[in-house]
Amino acid sequence: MAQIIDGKKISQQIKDELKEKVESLKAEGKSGALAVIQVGEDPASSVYVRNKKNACAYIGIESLAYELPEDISEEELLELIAKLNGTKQVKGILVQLPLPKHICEDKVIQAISPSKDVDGFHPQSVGAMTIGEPGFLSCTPAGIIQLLKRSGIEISGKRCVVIGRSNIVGKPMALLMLREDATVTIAHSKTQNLKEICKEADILIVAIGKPRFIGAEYVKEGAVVIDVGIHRDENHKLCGDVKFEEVEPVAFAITPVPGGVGPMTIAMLMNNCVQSIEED
Ligand code: BQF
Repeated sequence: MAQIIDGKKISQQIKDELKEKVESLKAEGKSGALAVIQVGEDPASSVYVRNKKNACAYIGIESLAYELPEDISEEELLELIAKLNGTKQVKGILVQLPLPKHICEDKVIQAISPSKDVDGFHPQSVGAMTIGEPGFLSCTPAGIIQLLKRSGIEISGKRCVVIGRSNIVGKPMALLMLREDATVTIAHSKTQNLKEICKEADILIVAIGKPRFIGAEYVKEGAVVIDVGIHRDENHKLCGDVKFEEVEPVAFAITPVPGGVGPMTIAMLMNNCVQSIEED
């Protein structure tokens, strides 16, 4: 029986720590709000935005919701960001991704002041993370590091394979594991011998974006398996990139979907918001 890494429980602990921190910051006269911008009404995005607003309410910071129509121009969105950059009480700005095709995500991300970039997506935040300077860390990779550490899983010296090379998960994940002294391989859709490479991993982090893609044949006996995927299957049930039932018996520890990485992403977003209020 593998250890099931309980992301829901660990994220709750982190949010409770942050709730206390927010209280003591308030006593020092420090507070602030998170601006959450959603363009259009994609149902999955609406769920994620709701999770973020609820987490803000829980730890005691204000959230300001901007629900913009699908057909808003890039220019208008950039204007809103410019206004929020200049609003003192707003300590974090989050633009829910993906954006409609007529809006350039990179341009929008770059418009956010790095001092309010609580998603950690701005090139300045990415650069700072890469060279180990202080700055906002990308929430999902930072959440996975916390999951491993708080589950007592050693990272230093371990062989880690990250499947996926997105700017949001794969690339920053690999860099954070490297910072923790893991030996890191990044695999992706063009990787040859994917199975053989994955079988070498002590820690396998799966962010391929294909439902139930990774079976037991990809996993070394006793490995730690982190599933970043989130999909709805034929029966409308949530599932990850990993065949949980099949992989669990061979793994030492594994994250479930839901209740694994997802809640940690939200907790680390809250951590970044608190950091931003503290720094002010
Ligand atoms: C859970 C996200 C893909 C693309 C854009 C808790 C979340 C998800 C699952 C959540 C995600 C995924 C978020 C669970 C935010 C994580 O209990 O398992 C929380 O809200 N997430 C996002 O904002 O954008 C995404 C995945």
